[in-house]
Amino acid sequence: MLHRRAAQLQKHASHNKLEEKDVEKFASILSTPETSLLTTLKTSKGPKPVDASELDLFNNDWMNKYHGQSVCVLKPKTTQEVSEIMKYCFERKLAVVPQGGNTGLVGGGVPVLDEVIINLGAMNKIRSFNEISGTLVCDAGCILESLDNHIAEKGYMMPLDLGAKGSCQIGGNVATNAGGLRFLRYGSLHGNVLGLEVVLPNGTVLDGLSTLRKDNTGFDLKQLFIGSEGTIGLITGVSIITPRRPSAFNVAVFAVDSFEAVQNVFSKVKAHCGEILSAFEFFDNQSLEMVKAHATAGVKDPFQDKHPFYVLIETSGSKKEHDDEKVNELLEELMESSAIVDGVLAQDETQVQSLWALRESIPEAAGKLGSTYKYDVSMPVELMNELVEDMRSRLDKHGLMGNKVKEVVGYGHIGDGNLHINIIADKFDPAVEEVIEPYIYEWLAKVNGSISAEHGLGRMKGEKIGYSKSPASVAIMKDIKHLFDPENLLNPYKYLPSDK
Ligand code: FAD
Ligand code: 2HG
Ligand code: ZN
Repeated sequence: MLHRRAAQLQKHASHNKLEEKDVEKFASILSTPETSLLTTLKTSKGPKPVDASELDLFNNDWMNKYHGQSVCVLKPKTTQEVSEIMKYCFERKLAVVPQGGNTGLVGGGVPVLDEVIINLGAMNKIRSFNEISGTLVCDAGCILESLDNHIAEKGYMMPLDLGAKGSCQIGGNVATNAGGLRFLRYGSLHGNVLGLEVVLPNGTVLDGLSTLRKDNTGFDLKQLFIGSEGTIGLITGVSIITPRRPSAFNVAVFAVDSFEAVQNVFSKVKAHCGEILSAFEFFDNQSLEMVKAHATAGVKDPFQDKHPFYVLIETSGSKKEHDDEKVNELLEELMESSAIVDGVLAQDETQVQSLWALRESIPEAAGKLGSTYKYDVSMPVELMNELVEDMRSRLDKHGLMGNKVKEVVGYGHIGDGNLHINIIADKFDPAVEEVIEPYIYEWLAKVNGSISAEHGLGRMKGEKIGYSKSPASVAIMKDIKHLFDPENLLNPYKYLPSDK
């Protein structure tokens, strides 16, 4: 369906189609065109054309839901190269998609039509790390996990962590304002990012790679790029403050018998361990069953019986005895008050990893089960499970549950008020989609929720932003987009509603 829609979508009248001369120009800008330029176009001076299948990785997203038709992928190695490419694309009116690790979940990192893909993966150098302040400055294409490993040796950690850490890039994280598993403790990238280097659509390099914590001189321009999803500039460098790496971790998973109990446990966990709490996640029984059946990593259910909901808590601090004492007090309180039905506390690093795998493997398991409609929403916590149940019964009433729809699972960063609903279908199917949407967006608008808590808008939700933002706000966003990108060359057809 989306494939068909994309094909019907008209290319902007002012945008040009890529030609042989454009590829040759790109080849002249890139220092290593033979490895940094992939194209199916035949040129006399450019590199040898590749088979279209070699571009599949770049044209299709992680969910295999969104499909582009780009014939050219560029992998620049320096900010200067990105700048020259953008300057040329601006003059030639060639549309461009910035791409990081291509792990985004709203179709933002793949082309809609034939946009040129600029993949930042070859910009992967650490520029500096200050061991006193914990300030890291690096290229945007650095993989999140590699950065974390690098600074771990110096006693620091990245302030964000997500299931896609092995592939996602810090530039992509900033561009999507990714939340993740430790948001509860370290907060948003809006607070942790100290500076950015950005190439604007006309090729201008905005050098804002500050390492200052405090700087109140004028508008804080970097904030505009955090969460802008590649629509107003290409992030080439990131300066970020990193916290000390805690030396003591505790991870526990509790089984509870109702969604009210999940909230009750959250309140007790905060009361007992508030200052050392670094994650509070939840998942329902359907999520766990799906993970057991479909996740690759040998995930083991630590419980003998099934329970409706599970919560995972992580504490982290610098003094093990202190944290252990607090966690033990919490466990006593949870058991004595019957807030939990069962629980398991990791005894070593292997158990820490296997408890985290129960939660982190959910997206992967959903992908194995089928084609997943993903909704990433925020709303008052007490309403979350109501939405999941409501969706199950709606799909059931329409005769889809157990038929075209295989499963509906609810999980997420409940400590941040962020729910993920995954609706797993046998294939992406308009008959399923029209039962879910716009119903789910209307539901969220009624409770003043957000239709995107952390994954962003991308291709999926650009037209839906009005469910969460007022017309006045959307109008200002469009003005900002126009200011930076008057020709609408950067990541077109996404993020904001099209002008009708
Ligand atoms: P891409 O997918 O390549 O791109 C994402 C968007 O950013 C696109 O619009 C793209 O155009 C733009 N972009 C990328 N790089 C740049 C750049 N250098 N300059 C300008 N624009 C750029 N998200 C969360 O918030 N929390 C989670 O817990 C979480 N868990 C995930 C778990 C899994 C298994 C997966 C697959 C995804 C998860 N995500 C999560 C989604 C999340 O958005 C991405 O994983 C990550 O932030 C995107 O980084 P990326 O490098 O892959 O970007
Ligand atoms: C997570 O929290 C990610 O695991 C992915 O944000 C959620 O796949 C999803 O819907
Ligand atoms: Zn998430």
